[in-house]
Amino acid sequence: MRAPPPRLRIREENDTMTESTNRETRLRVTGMTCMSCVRHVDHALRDLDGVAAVQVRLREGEALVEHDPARATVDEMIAALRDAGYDAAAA
Ligand SMILES: [Cu+2]
Repeated sequence: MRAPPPRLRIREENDTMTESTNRETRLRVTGMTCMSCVRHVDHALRDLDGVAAVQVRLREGEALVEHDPARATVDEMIAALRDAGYDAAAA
């Protein structure tokens, strides 16, 4: 058996570290009616420090957010959505 190349191993360790600190949260978002709403919701969440990825589902009325809970809390995400004009709650 051969050991993996050192560079690959370092990258894997970094990826693991990132994954262990981030969490995925599902938010129920009410008030979205079109793709423009989806963009507003997407931007409101992405603008938060600590949010790594956002996936907004218009039909389901929800947003999946990958975030570092120490830097972007669920309450902060909900507040950001309310500021943008959409009601939100943890799903
Ligand atoms: Cu809209």
